[in-house]
Amino acid sequence: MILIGQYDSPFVRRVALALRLYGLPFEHRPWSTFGDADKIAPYNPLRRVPTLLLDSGEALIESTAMLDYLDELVGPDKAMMAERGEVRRRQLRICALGSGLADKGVSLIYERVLRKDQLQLWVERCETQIGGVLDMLEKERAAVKTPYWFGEHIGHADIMVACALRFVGEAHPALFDARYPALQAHAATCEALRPFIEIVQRLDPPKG
Ligand SMILES: N[C@@H](CCC(=O)N[C@@H](CS)C(=O)NCC(=O)O)C(=O)O
Repeated sequence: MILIGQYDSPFVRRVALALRLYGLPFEHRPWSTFGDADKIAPYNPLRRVPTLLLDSGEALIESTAMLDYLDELVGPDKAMMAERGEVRRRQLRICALGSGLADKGVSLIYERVLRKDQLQLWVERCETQIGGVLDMLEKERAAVKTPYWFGEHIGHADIMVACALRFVGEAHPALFDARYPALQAHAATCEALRPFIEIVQRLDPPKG
């Protein structure tokens, strides 16, 4: 498998971390969405990352679809998400809040660096959405007493939230701060794991 995209993307990072935690070998092409868009386009006309090339030549688009494929590959006993039922729905909800948080963090950075005159309406909307998700996740994480969100073992929800927190913390430090101690602790637990230490890249936003 070949994973396209840089690790400063929370979505690329979540897929790379799942590959590493599953012990699945992969090659990495750290192509930039802007600088290397022409290289990405033949595999993904959206010119977005992550893009995951399978050994069959098929290209997967959307990190959730990639994790779905990887879960199938490793089987339900090893998969970092329940196969079905109520627990799966709760896990998907935390993943969606985490990926939505990352989405809004990405939108806001594009607005800040790519536009000469920022649209205040959009900036405020993104900031409100980011704050709302952080408040909700903080409350819910504080109520969880296990090391990870759904028990003793790390799962996709933990990874997505940790990747989103790192991104938002680097891109918008004023938005993720000491108001969120449970999320800070969650991030610290995950970031202390070897795969997180090895698979990381400081944010390098596109230049306007
Ligand atoms: N929902 C997508 C989000 C991917 C995404 O937002 N990628 C960003 C980089 S962090 C990107 O490719 N941006 C360039 C663009 O959207 O044109 C996923 O989960 O894979």
